[in-house]
Amino acid sequence: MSKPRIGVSMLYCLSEPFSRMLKRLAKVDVKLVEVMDEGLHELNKKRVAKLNEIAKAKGIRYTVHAPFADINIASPSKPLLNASIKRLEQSMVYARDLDAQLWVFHPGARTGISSFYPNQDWKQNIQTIQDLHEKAEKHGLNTAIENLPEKYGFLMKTPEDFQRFYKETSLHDIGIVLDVGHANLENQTLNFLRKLPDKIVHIHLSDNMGEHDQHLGIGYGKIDWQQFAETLKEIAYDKNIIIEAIEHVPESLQKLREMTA
Ligand SMILES: [Mn+2]
Repeated sequence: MSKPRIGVSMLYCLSEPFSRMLKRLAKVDVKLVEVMDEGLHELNKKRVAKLNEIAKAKGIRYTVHAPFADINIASPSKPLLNASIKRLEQSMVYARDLDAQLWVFHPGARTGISSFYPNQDWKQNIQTIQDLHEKAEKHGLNTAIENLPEKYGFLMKTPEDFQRFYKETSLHDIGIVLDVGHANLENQTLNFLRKLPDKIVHIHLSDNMGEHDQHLGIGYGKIDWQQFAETLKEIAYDKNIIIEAIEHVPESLQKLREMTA
C-alpha cells in the first residue's frame, strides 16, 4: 500500500527574511515543501529563480500557498474583489514557474454586511472560484481549497459546505486541503476524512487546544493523533501531508513519519 507524501510548510519562518528562509530550505530533509506567497516571502521573478535552483539541487517539489492577508474572494466590493483576483492570478503565474504540484487557496469569508444580503457571499465565493479555476486551467495548475474555521467568518468550514460546493459547481478537479488544526476547531477532522476521502489531496497538520488556530507542534495540543492516524489508514490516504506548525517542526515531522509508517 502506498503511503502519504510528507512535507513541510515554510510558514514557521514567515517572520524571517526571504534569504533566511532559503537557507533553511537548503537544509530541509523532505522532498515536498510548501512556500508561502505572503508577507516577507512574497514571490517575485528573482525569488522564483532562486527557489528553482534549490529545488533542482535538492530534488524538492513545491506546493504554493496563495496569498491570504486581506484577501476575500467573497467580497461584496467589486474593486476590492478585483484587486484580490489580480493578486491571486499573479501568484498562480509564480506557482506555474515553480512547477508547483498544487496551488492552495482560502475560501471567502463573511463581511460586516453579509446579514443584509443572505446567500450573496456564498454566491460570490462560488463565482470567484469558477473564475480562479479557469485561470488555473490556463496556467496548467492544480488547485485546492482549504477548510477555514467558522469562528473567523469563513464560508467553507464543514464537509457539508464542500459537498454543497461540488453539487452546485461540478468543479470536481478542485481538491480539498484538509487543515486539521482548522477542522479541530469545528470538531470536523474525522468527518472530513470519512465523508470526502477522494476529494482530499493535501493535508495541513498542526495542533491546537481547540479554541484558537495556534499552529502548535504535533502533540503539543489536544488533537487525538492516534485516532487521526487510524482514520488515515482506514481511508488509505496516500496524498500529501504537510507539517504546518510554527514550532517543534523537526519533532512534528518525526511524529508524522511514525504516524504514517
Ligand atoms: Mn493551513
